[in-house]
Amino acid sequence: MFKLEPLTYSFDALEPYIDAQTMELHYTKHHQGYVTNLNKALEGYPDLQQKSIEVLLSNVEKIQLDIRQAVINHGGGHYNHTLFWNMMKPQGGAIISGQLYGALVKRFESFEAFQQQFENAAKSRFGSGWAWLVVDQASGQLEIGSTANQDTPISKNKSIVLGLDVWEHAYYLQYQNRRPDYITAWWQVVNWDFAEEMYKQILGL
Ligand code: MN3
Repeated sequence: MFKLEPLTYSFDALEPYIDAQTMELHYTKHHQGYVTNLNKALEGYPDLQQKSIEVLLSNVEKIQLDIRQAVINHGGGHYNHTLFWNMMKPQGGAIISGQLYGALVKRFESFEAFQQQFENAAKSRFGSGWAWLVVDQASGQLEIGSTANQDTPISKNKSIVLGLDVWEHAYYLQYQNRRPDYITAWWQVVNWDFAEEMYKQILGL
């Protein structure tokens, strides 16, 4: 059975950038819903219940067709949100240094150019989905992209460094239709230490 991992900060810890009510609903209702529905979908599939969420989502094409979309939706929702909570922290957002910072400047020419491209991916995702900073597993290159719904980059041979939830449930209570304001504010709570760890793991450092 998959479980909702505890949040490492309180619901109001990301204020004023993300409000407590949004955090509480997002975590206790939306994320919990993905976990519950993933477990339901896997009832009667003990072989799949044994696997990690990463293994399931990295091999979605091998999952039986009758539950594949449920695993993509709810398994993706569980995995993406588990990362998302860790990608944020109170008093986050400080200017980064380290391996990832150096790699971003090298790849995108400046940190500001990286931010601009990432924001564009987040703003232009039509409907519900996510913006991502990933490493392509074939080329080893950092890339910016976005996915619809709860589709996760690890199903497309891309390893996740950082991601931003741009579903309306992530911002509508506080920002209403102003998705760009939410995106801009989000930089203030980014946990760059976690992103750095993700990046180092990918590179095997
Ligand atoms: Mn969400």
